[in-house]
Formats: sequence, C-alpha cells, structure tokens
Amino acid sequence: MLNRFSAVVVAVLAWHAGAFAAPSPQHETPQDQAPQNQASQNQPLQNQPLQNQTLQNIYGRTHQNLDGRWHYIVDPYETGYYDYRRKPYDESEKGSGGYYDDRQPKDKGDIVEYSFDGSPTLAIPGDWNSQDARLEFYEGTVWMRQKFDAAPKDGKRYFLYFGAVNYEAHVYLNGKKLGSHKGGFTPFQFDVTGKLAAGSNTVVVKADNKRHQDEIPTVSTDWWNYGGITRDVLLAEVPATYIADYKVQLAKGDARRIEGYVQLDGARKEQEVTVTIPEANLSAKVRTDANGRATIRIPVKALRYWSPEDPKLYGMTIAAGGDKVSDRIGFRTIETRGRDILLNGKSTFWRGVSLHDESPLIPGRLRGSGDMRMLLQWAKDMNCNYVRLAHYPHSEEMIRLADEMGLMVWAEVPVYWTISWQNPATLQNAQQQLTELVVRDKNRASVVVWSIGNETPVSEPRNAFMFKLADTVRALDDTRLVGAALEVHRKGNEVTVEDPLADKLDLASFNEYAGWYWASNKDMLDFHFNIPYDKPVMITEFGADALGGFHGDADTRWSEEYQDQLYKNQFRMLEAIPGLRGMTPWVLVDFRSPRRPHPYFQDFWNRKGLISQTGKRKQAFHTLKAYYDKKQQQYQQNKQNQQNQQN
Ligand code: GCB
Repeated sequence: MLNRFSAVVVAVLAWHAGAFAAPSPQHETPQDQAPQNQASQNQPLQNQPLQNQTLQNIYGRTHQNLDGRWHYIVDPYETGYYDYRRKPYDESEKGSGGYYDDRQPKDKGDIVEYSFDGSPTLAIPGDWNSQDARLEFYEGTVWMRQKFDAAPKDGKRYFLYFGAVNYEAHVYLNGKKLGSHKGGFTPFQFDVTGKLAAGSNTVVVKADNKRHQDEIPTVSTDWWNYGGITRDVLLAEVPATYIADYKVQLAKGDARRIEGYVQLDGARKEQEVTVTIPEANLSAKVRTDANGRATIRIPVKALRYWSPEDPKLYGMTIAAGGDKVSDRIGFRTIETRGRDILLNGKSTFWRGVSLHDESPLIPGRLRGSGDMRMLLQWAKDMNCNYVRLAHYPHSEEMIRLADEMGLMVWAEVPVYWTISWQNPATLQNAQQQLTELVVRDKNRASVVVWSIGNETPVSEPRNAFMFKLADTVRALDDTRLVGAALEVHRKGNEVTVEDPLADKLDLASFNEYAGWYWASNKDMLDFHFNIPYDKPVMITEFGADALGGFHGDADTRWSEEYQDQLYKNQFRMLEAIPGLRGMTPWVLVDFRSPRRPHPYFQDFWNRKGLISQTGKRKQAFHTLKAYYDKKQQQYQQNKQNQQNQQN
C-alpha cells in the first residue's frame, strides 16, 4: 500500500519537473489487464504512460458525455463486491461474480439476486443522498450502471474520465475491471483503448463513501458526505499521439513572459508543436524531446492582463502532429511584497466569501453550470472579487466560470481537522489529491492560492505532514501563492497565530470565530489581534449562525440581528490589523451538515450563510456588501493617488 502510493507521488512530481514521461498509475489498474494500446504494449505496468494524469482540458477534446440516468443498487453489505468468504470477486481467478457482471437470468431456473434493469435510476452527475430519501444519511456502497454506444476507430486512443466520485470508486467496463480511485473531489481516467466494443458498452461503478480515520478527509468534517458520481463522466477520443498536458501561464512574477510546457504522449513523441494566441499576436514553435516534452517561452509586449475588473481570456491553440486543442486563458501575475498582495503589480484587497459545492435550492452537490453561475453571481452581487472554494476541490467548470466572471479563487484540498498525521499512506493520499487539483487547474488565471488544509492543530507530526504538502505544491506550481486556513491562539485578550506552518506559507491566513465560538457580541471588541508575520493577513473564516427570518436583538443568538452585529464588530476588530489584505467570511449560503442537529435552529443545516436555505439574503449580506464597497473605493483611491504621484 505504502510503496504504491509513494511511487505514485514521486513519479507525478518528477513528471512535472520534466524528469521523465512515464510515471506509474495514480489509481490502481489490475495487473492482469494492461491497457491494449500502441504506446503501452509490452511495457511493465509502472511505465504506463500518463495513467496518473488526466487529460488537460478534457472539455476541449472530442468526447462523448455519459451523464444521464444511471440505474443504481444500494449495497450496504457489499454483497456485489465480496463473496461470502469476504474475498473480492474481482480479485478471484475468474474475475467475475460481482454486480459488475450485470447478469440477467439465463433461464427461468437461474438465480440472480440483483437487477440493474429493474432498479431505479439516479441523475448523474448527482449525489445519491439528495435523490433518494432512503439515502439521505447513507454512507456505504452504491453500484451504478450506464449503457452507451461507441464506435471506436483504429489509430485513436480513448479515455474514460470521471470528474469526481466520492469517495472510493471501482470501475468496470463490459464486465472487466479498469481500476479504482480514492478521493472524492478530483478527476481520474482510465485508458480504454482496445477495450470498447463497437456498439453497446456497459460501465459499472461501485462508489463507497464510508468515512475512515486514515483517509482524506478523515471521519469528522462539517459538511454532508454526499456519495456517488458527483461530476461528469466522459469518454474522450484523441489521436494515437496526442497532447496530454500543457501549461501556458505568465512566468512567476514576470508580466513580460509566458512560460510553460507541452507534454505529448503516444508513439511519436518528437514533434513540432505550435502554440498560438492570435488575438495577442503571439505564437511559438517548439519541438518536443524524446519524452514528448517541450518548454514554451513566449516574450510578451502588450497584453490585457486578467483581473476581476477585466477578466480577459485569450483564445489559445496548441497543435502537434495530428492533434490540436484550444483553450481560453487569462494572464496575470500574483505575488506578495511584505504585507501587500500584488495582482499584476498592484496592491489589492481580496473581497471574498467562502462557499461549499452545494446548492440550497436543488438539494445536494451542484450539478451543472447554471447552479455554479448562480452561486458565483451571488458572491459578485456582494461585490466580491474573490471566493474561497472550501474545503475540497470544486469542479473544473466552477473554476472556468470564475475565470470568465472575474473572481479570484482560493482552491483547497480536504486536509481538514484531525488527519492521521503519522500514517505515510495518508500523506501520500493528500499529496495525490493536491497533485490532481494542480494538474487540472494550473491554467486557470482565477486560481491565485493553493490551500493545503484547514484548521489543522499544531503538533510535530502535523507540522512534518503539512510542510511536505507545502513543498509538494510548490514543486508542482511556483506561480501561485500557497496558503492554509490556520487556527488562532488566545492569550488573555490578545489573539495571535503561533504556527510554524505560517513560515512556509505566503499568507498569514487563519480562521477566527470571535463573537461566536468564543466571546459574544457584547465582549468581542475587548480582544485585539497581534499577527506576528510580515505577510498579507487573510481572514479565511469568521461568522455566526442565523436562521433566515428569525429576528431578535443583537444579543440574541441565531437571529439575523446577531449575525449582522457580529459582522460589524468583526470589521472594527479586523481593520486594526495592519496587514489585513482580505477575508472570506463563513459562508455564502447555509449548507447541510450532520453535525448540526438542533431541531429548531439547525435541522442539520449550518446556518452561517449570508443567504438562507431558501436563497433569501440575510441582513449581514447587505452589511458585508457595504463594507466591500468601501474597501473597493479605498483601494481605487490608493491606486489613483499612486498614479498621480508617478506622473
Ligand atoms: C470552521 C470550519 C468550517 C465550519 C465552521 C463552522 O472553522 O473550517 O468547516 O463549518 O468552522 O461553522 O463551525
């Protein structure tokens, strides 16, 4: 177990550093089923090209969408996976026997104790908890089946891609296992070249969302453990030699140079590659090396830089041999200088809000771009220029919308609370999820921070674990800031951050619940912050629960007035911090949580939303907007003053 995971992460990092082009699989592929494709035949399993990587920009490729209604079978005892001696059917000599066989009785005397055809269906993408009342609190295995037609062509490669399955997925195509994947929020794919039937095909997924101490996240979180296939399922078709990955962004802190790479996979690795950005009049021709890799460097004279005020995206095309892929890319620099955050060289204040990947209106995980646009628009209505996508990777589409709508993004992995710090496999898992996130979103200008975790309590083992995550993410991408939502420490009335991890981060970023979990509206202003870092201070969370429509005075917990007053008090407290450069109050919308059982005020909802369960704005929504309007004016004025001084 351990060795497998270690090898994976080392391979991924090395691949990103351009060391070699053939890392080991990120997910498990059964030993006896090496993919039948040109490039990988006769190679040992650990050298399967790109099994660890999802295709860059899958939505920009020829693909078939396998979403829709999938038949499902609830399997709390995992009868469809283990035989009665608790041995997995898919590890038996025959390899068959599980529900993935999708059997029909051969004749009237045959015994088959399940039937996908006779079972109900779920909308995919979509969690199961919100689609079947019996499954609201369910944590365990559900099998899902979809049939689709394919017409595989010679000389093409095919990938079966999952945007996210929570948490552990085992995937079978036409009765044969493709492999498995852990981690509920990041994409994975299987090379199915040579495995697709011409005509009807069947894909079966066993998804299991049971929580375990050693996993990422661990057993305790404050969000609903939505299970299932929560993002798109796609079948991509690419040429035999294809553009597997690319990065096209401005070089670290350099607005005058685009820097990145192109990675090809397939038999003909050495090719001429053309990168063009027609609207900016930029292009480059490079040649990939024997590993299929080429570095891109394009000097830039004039560009409209991406920013929330002007979220300019440029059309970009990469062509290599018979493959071609187009994307829309924004260019911006992001860096810190002392306590300032510089976006395109200018000091900014991040007017943010935190949000979960959950819709209050259609229960469950966000299912499509309409839901996503709605949430991001709500943030913009509050005059936000920034969102914290808590506490795990949100979908690729969400990040693309943020690019388009002009919202900077804090992107996070679910390293949350009490992780098994001393378990090396847990660390490998966290590194893997972080890698999958960076691999997917590295071309999105909106992403300005990679966050490596939330409220992880200081201890030696935790520090060692988190330091490694910080190193991992910096090795993957040096062009963005690295953050984590740290905890505060109180000494009398002084609130501080004492965390060696802060030294590894670009931001002094922390959660603080003044006025809610400690102190109240009456006495919170007696506290003051002393943040001992010469870094931008980012308040990653503060907030108070308020039941939408419940009114009282500013001292009455759960009332809109209490929440509103707490926000006003917070602004007074926080404004006194010299390095304050932004915040993401907790949270945009009420969200479901099994930790919140109060029958009247909560009913299994965390009520810290600025918008209620029914989509109604609470008082504090308007208060935060007014504060952000003021901050925006203040920073615009500063910019103006600076310009006047320069002229
Ligand atoms: C936190 C957590 C967040 C919770 C929030 C709360 O500190 O980071 O996930 O939901 O507090 O409401 O308690």
